[in-house]
Amino acid sequence: HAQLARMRRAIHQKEIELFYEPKVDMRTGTVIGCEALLRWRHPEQGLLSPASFLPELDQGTMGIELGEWVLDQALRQRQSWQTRGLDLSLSVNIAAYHLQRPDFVQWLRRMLTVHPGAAGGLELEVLETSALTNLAAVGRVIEACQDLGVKVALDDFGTGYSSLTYLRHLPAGLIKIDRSFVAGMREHQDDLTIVEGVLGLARAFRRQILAEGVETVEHGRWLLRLGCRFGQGYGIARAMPADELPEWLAGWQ
Ligand code: G
Ligand code: G
Ligand code: MN
Ligand code: NA
Repeated sequence: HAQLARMRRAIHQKEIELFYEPKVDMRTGTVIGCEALLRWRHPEQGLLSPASFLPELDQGTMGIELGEWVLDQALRQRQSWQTRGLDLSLSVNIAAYHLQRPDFVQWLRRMLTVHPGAAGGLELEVLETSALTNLAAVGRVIEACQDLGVKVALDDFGTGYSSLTYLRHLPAGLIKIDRSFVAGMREHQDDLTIVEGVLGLARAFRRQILAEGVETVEHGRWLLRLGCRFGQGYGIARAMPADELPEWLAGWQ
């Protein structure tokens, strides 16, 4: 409970913030959107990655509250950029336990009512590694999101126990191939084989594909040769605070 109280105070005191990592069409250089990533500017411990605090909140009500805060904050940010002439699609990470709550779609619909016009520029990323227990039900939730105009992506694809089952049963429009395979593909034939395999699967199942972990320009070139056009990673840009993004965009174009 101390943990929950601390997190609530962190949100209240604006220690929690979203960073944004650009996603680009590597063929044309066009920025296709940004992924919102949680950060905690901890007064004693410095900038914390969600890997260091999310697991402790997992499954609990605070995890849900934080998830609500994230989507609300991302949609506010999107609108604030829009009023300045920047039309950016945003991807938001959704925890599996949140997606699997019976009221998830209702919640999403309510959020979209609060932020009219947001649906078209929103994508939800579902962690492929997370325990999705009832795939038929999750598939229906994904369809319901898509009916609301919201896109859905399978995140960290290839790292879970049941990637192929997920692909088979979940109608997500986009697959994000995990950065571990992409980062290693130039040195390790096995990683390259996996990248090629996932690209082939994505094509066969008519899903869009985006590579994470584009750590250098050379990674981007390899991916384009392999037929993967969308990417994100340190070779393009690191996740940055919202107020740095307009300047980054101006420099990128
Ligand atoms: O940004 P970083 O690499 O530190 O993120 C670590 C992990 O935390 C990633 O797996 C990412 O998907 C996850 N993550 C980042 N932001 C959010 C968020 O807002 N909600 C959820 N559920 N996970 C997030
Ligand atoms: O699980 P998810 O893909 O949502 O995690 C995103 C995390 O990956 C972010 O914390 C981000 O900082 C990190 N990340 C983004 N691009 C790269 C990259 O090119 N290399 C590495 N090692 N990490 C990256
Ligand atoms: Mn993600
Ligand atoms: Na990922």
